[in-house]
Amino acid sequence: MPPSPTSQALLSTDLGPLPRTARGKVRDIYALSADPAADLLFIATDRISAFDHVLGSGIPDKGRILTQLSLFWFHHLRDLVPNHLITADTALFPQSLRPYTEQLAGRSMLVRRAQMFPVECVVRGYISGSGWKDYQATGSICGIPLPSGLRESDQLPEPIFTPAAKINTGGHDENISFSTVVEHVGAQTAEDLRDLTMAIYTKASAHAASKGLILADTKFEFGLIPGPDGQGQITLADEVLTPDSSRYWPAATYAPGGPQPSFDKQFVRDYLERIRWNKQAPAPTLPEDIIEQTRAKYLEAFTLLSGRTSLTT
Ligand code: PZK
Repeated sequence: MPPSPTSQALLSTDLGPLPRTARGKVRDIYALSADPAADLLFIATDRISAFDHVLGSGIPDKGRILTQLSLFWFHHLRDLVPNHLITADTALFPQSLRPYTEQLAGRSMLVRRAQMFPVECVVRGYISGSGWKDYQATGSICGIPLPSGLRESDQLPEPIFTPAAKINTGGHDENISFSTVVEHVGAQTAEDLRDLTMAIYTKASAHAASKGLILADTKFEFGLIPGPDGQGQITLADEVLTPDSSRYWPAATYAPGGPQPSFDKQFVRDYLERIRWNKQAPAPTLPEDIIEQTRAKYLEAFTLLSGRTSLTT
């Protein structure tokens, strides 16, 4: 039987006259008006990146799946940290967005504008990726000394806060020490960002574990939003705890001593290696079966973590 046709992937957004304030590899942010204080519209497209490139094909519904996973986590964490969400219900969006409902439904969040901190708040419970590279070179990550003899993907003795500085235009973020965070945001804010990051990781990794998933590491972006008293409150922004911002590994097949297969992108990476793409632009398109298998992995992560069986909103 032929596979059922998949819906069209949304690769780019167009909200007419509204100004796009940021375009990431996968997400777009628009301002709701020219007023520099206006609320923002955060849109998750169906674009997918691998080996640092946005691929020529999208994954249908990926943006909806990741948005709804973020919404699940914002709700799950609501007593631990304030977040930037106003609403994801397009019926409650401003009238000016009504013409674009089809592009927005299920994949967008109306959010409050925050004064963002120039720091990626990364937490690692396991040693992988740039953390594993740094450990092999120096025996430490972000200036935190670690026991000798760790293997790739090993669980750390305890989770560690490994902040990174955002590097503009394509470059990888650079791991920085806690004292560098202090230089950027001050000692009290640095401690608050670290403590919040660790508390969120503790709660989220416990939930993931209860669903058979290891949350190996993840990164958060925080900003300041005025609270009821007018004082800036540290607020969780961006998307949260999605497979694009986190490493999830199935606990059942966890095997330290090498890299773990990516929960979501492994079919894509394997395909790109098979066709011997040189990892230079232009990035390839993907065959239908790779797209469909990858879409199924994103849906599986969403279903496992959220307990939902279908997409809504
Ligand atoms: C904001 N980013 C990162 C995400 C991109 C870039 N609530 C907010 N207020 C102010 N700024 C931001 C947010 C949020 N979220 C986040 N850049 C600005 C980012 C997605 C796509 F291009």
